Amino acid sequence: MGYKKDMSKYENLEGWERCGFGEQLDRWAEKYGERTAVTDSEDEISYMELKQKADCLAAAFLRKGILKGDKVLVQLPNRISFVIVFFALSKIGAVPIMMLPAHREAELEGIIELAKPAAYIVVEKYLGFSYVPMANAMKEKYSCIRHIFIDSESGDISGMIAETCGENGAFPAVDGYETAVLLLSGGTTGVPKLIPRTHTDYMYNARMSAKRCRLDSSDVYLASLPVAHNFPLCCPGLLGTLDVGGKVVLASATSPDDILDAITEEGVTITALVPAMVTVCMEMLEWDEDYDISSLRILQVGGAMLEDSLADKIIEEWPCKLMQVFGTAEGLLSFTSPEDEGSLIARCQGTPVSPADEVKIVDEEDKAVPEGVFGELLSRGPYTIDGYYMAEEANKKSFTPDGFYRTGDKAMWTKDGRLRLGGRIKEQINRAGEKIMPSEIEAYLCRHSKIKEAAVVGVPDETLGNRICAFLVTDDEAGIDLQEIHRFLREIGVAAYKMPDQIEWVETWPLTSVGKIDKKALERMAQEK
Ligand code: J2J
Repeated sequence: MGYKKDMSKYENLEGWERCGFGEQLDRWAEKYGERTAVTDSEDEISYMELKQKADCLAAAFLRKGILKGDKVLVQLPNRISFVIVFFALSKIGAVPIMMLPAHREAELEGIIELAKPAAYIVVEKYLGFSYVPMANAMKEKYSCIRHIFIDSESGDISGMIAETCGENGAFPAVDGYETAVLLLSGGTTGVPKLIPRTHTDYMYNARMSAKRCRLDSSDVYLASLPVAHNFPLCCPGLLGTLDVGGKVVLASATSPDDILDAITEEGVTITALVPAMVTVCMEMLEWDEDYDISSLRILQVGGAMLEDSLADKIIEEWPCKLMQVFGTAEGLLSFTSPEDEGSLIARCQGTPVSPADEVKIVDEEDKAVPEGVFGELLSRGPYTIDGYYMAEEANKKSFTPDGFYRTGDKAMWTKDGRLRLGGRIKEQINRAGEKIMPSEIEAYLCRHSKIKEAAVVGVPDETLGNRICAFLVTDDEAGIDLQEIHRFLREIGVAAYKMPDQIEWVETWPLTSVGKIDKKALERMAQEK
């Protein structure tokens, strides 16, 4: 066992509250009543209705035998049922695992083996994909999954809500220091890692983010990214907006036209995008004059390196404040402030959102580096985890003995006392904000009968940030092209965002002085092609 965080140390922080999300929702319903809490492309729901439906669904879950502490896979897109499910599970102390709609069998299997979920809540169909056969196959293969609940117009979730309505069951007591949610870590090394966030630390995360955004009940927050991601869920996102009594709009397809339509129609005041999406939105704004984004007050951009030139362009062309966001699902958040000068906002990722955040930037020997020098960013604090879920080995690598999380990111302190990120230290591909470990893709590729060896690298790419290039050693190139690789990966159930964008062949690997595959050399080769 490594370092264990002492939660009592944080009890005096403003915004820190030992309370579950279920109880939070009850208070919001009381305070904000008939105000609209959430809208999606089909419906809207008030705070009071949200509470009532979450109560009904929570009672139904209990009746079906979902117990406090049970893990539940949740794979729902941006729709109101996601929000009801989240709070219903919170109310009975069951723990949602935040799968993305893009995930397929390969990702699910790793997570199921690790967390042994008791149930799987899945959308029936989304963006042309039918999830039910996949869910059934998982239930067949893993006996831990006792229930599948399908979310569709006439599916299990709405049926369960209707069935138990009006019943006022007693729910198990939930302590704020218990795990509220398991987030997915992008930094998986083949073996997936889950991030346990407690009710209290996650609410605090949302509140500190909302405070930095000066969020209040007049704000309309648009979830432009899949809401199972930490960024739109809690930074301040869905949860931070509900806490202040604002309105959350869920962009259902999370595509640029969907986002621009929603901003235009709903009077959105704040949204969060990754840099690759900003670029596409800007292009669309250029040739379609019907969009109106004048209601925006803040555009949060984070998840991947924002080029200085794009930051300048946003500041020049968008009618709102740019807020640079450095975030991690493991905890640490650092944002610029709405009051900062544009010239400052364009060149840094601001300051940590909590006064109790401890941040260090260190060299290879874990010694602090001076201002203006890049090192690895480490963090510890009220809402940063002290370990991944059931991952003793990984925790030894990802945390220092005194409990600092090693982000694997290169950062420095600027002369104005702000953080500036400078790319990754650890191997990780950031493709349009989605994090991908090369070793995971390499393992999938090696399952192909014709591939003997594979090395995957991220190659700088103007629109994606990184594109994925796979170098292959094969006996025979015949029959393997990018299309075949995609077909194969789809067949074994790999999420679409992990598909290589480029493949190259090698006969021998370029090696480093210590005899490892020289990935920097591969990156250069991929760039030259
Ligand atoms: C460079 N790299 C960044 C930035 C994240 C808000 C925003 C993003 C995430 C997120 C999040 C970056 N510049 N501005 O959870 O709440 C890269 C770093 C980091 C990793 C974390 C949030 N902002 N990154 O992206 O857990 O490499 O969280 O370690 O998915 O994204 O990825 P993730």
